[in-house]
Amino acid sequence: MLFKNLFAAATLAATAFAAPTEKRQSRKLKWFGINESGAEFGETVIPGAYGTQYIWYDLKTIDQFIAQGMNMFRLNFLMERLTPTLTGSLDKAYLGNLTEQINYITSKGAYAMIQPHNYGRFNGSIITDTAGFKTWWQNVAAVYKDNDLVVFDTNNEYHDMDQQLVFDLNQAAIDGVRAAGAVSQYITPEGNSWSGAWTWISSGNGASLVNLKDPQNKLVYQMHQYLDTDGSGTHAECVSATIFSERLQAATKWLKDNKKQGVIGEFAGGVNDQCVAALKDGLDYLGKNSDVWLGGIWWAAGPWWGDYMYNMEPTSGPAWAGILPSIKSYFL
Ligand SMILES: *[C@@H]1O[C@H](CO)[C@@H](O)[C@H](O)[C@H]1NC(C)=O
Ligand SMILES: *[C@@H]1O[C@H](CO)[C@@H](O)[C@H](O)[C@H]1NC(C)=O
Ligand SMILES: CC(=O)N[C@H]1CO[C@H](CO)[C@@H](O)[C@@H]1O
Repeated sequence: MLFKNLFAAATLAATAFAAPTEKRQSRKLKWFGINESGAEFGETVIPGAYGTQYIWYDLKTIDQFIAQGMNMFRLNFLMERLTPTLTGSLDKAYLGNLTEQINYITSKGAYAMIQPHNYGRFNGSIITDTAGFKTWWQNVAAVYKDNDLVVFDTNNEYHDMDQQLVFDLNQAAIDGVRAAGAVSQYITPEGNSWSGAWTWISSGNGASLVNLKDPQNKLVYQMHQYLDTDGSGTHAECVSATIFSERLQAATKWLKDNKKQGVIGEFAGGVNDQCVAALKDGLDYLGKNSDVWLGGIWWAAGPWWGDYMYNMEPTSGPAWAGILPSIKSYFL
């Protein structure tokens, strides 16, 4: 039952960790974060089994990241595992795991970003039911409405979709979150074309999404930026030592011209000198433009990434030792 589950979860959240507050410390950028990835794995098997198709995040690694200065965790999961149908009730176990992660993170004064890793799709099809999408967000946001450190990410990387539909889905998500009574939290819309920063203007995202309306005025536009030739984040090599800052320039101008704020919700490069130089240059650029950029969130960590080139899982992921020590001073 929808209302029963929502009520139980909300009660649990409220009693376990009442009103988490931000841990204040001096920072060059508001958010220094990591993508936690694994609960969206095995997407061809729905719902799939915990520990077989997918995995939640090791809470002790959260402490290890916080000890490095991180304060933002972008939590990847699948919509279909949370609600078997778009407007259906929330699955108790999957919601329980998501809530456990969120409560743990926010009890430490860090931010937790709720991020359906769905690319604007549900059960294999592009979501066209904007009213249903609003209901989905209203149901999910109701659970977390009293936790100020939750950030709502409308959806991961819309792509190959009608631009007006991407606008409408983002607006529906904003309306659903606010209708749930979640009025204090940030919402982060994403764009079409995989939400790339480098294509934010050329893709048409800028012209369209500038018109999103939030009555609370707490939108943070989320863009992703990889540093390989095609910007896909599938190569260890970076194009040049300045490619990150170059790929951010047009989007930065758009944010400033339109008095908006943004976050780089995914970025990464391989463990090599050119990528480290490019990362430093790009993060320095973000810091110099911290009037519009709130921060950056590394792709990725999680228990199942193994020797994946961008894996920052403590302490075995190649990027934990190979990247993190070189970049953290750009955030702190
Ligand atoms: C998912 O899609 C398949 C066909 O692609 C359909 O048979 C099934 O009913 C759908 N499930 C839901 C919950 O909508
Ligand atoms: C997490 O999911 C597992 C498997 O579905 C379930 O047994 C467990 O109770 C869930 N944890 C919480 C805190 O809800
Ligand atoms: C660039 C990158 O690592 N993308 C990954 C995003 O997440 C999906 C699902 O977890 C992966 O399949 C991609 O490789």
